[in-house]
Amino acid sequence: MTLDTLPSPAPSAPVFPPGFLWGTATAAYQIEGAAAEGGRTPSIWDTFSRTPGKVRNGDTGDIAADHYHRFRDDVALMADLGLSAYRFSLAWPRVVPGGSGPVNPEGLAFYDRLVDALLEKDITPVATLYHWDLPQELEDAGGWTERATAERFAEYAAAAARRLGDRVGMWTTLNEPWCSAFLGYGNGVHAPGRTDHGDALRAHHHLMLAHGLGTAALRAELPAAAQVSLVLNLAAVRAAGTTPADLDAARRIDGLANRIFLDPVFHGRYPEDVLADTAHLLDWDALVRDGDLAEISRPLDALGINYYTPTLVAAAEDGDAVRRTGPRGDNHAGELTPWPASEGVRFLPAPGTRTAMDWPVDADGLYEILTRLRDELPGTPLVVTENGAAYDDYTDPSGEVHDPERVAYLHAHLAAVARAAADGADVRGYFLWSLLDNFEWAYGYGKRFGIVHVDFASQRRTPKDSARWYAEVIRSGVLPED
Ligand code: GCO
Repeated sequence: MTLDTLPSPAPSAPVFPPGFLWGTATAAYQIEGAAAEGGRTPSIWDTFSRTPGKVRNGDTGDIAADHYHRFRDDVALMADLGLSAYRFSLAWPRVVPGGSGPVNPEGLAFYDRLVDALLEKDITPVATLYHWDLPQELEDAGGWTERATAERFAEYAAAAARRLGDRVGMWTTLNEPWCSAFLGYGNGVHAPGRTDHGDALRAHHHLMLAHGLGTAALRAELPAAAQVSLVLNLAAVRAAGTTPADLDAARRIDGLANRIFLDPVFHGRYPEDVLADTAHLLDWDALVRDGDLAEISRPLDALGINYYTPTLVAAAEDGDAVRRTGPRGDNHAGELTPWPASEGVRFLPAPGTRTAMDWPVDADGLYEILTRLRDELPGTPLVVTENGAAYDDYTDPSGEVHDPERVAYLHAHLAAVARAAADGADVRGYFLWSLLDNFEWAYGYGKRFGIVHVDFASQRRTPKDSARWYAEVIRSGVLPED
């Protein structure tokens, strides 16, 4: 299939390859609820959200969007939108309560029902194994700073594949290991809330190892045609200035956001500059054992990219009470940064309008990442596995939600995807974040990313204008004029 076999649309209308996957993405802890039902045991997010001050308003995922009970209605919503795929995550503590030992048949049965409901509607299920809800017992035993957690993950992956592998053909091991490691163990704004940059890097390596061992476990259980991938929130890092110090700040953050993942997974090595930058924080030689990088660099069938906003950096100026992190770090001047060894870096607010997360809107960053991967990873299919925006949606008296800003955001970013595809990036699909308003981690329910509004008191679902807009793009296969 090549782009020149596409129908001849209006010259200005961006187009997408035939067979392009049109989906939405969600995650177990953010939408399922039923936190203590069906044999599920607590995850680090159950613990973290119950810790005073960690999540706004003291919100938890106990009920969330009640997807555990309402999944059939939600699948019907997806079918109404014309989705061809749905990216969801399995809750590890539902499938393997306590994180190790016997599999929970009732937990797997929920995913059986969900997958069968999707297939009945001709919606391709895309399963993520780890979207941050580590079973608490494994954190009590050291969590991702312990190597054994990677081994438990591989056992969980095998159990899930044994049960669902006959119907689920697209799997992702981890979602955004950068967040798990650096927000979870670096500056603690995510569960488990630990704040040690050496631990964050140890967690990083064990997450990478979990990805490799998990990939092997999936391959051992799945049919040969099954696809295994990893999802990364790669950053479009830009230097705000041209001094050597500004350019080095961009190099440093590009290393910690991008190359510390891409190099081990696709090249079987850690980037030398990152090892040098962080050598004072941990003993890499003690951490990385013989054979680890061979495990981590097992071949993949695709790479998932989550993109929201660019990252603008410059050299820190002495005495600056500077914004100590990028927009995804969710913290501000003077607070602890998630970025190890970033003392010399200042994060700047990139230009552009802002979403409700205070994230600058700049779709060129997505184009930059897709075309960078086109050049650096030729032959690796790419999937935009998350893209979307939170806005302070208003439900009008007639119960409708008009969200023109979100439509504009989606239009700009889908145009960037089409442009990258037209320029040779092998983009196979787009998963909009998110189907439903949901639990936005440390922000609780205060940030609405859904194209379907959720009234959390009544659990009523209301498709927003952006849902109808997205459905029309899927139906026609082209982007309407601006
Ligand atoms: C992420 C996670 C999602 C978030 C979404 C908005 O990318 O951080 O995968 O769970 O909710 O990205 O922040």
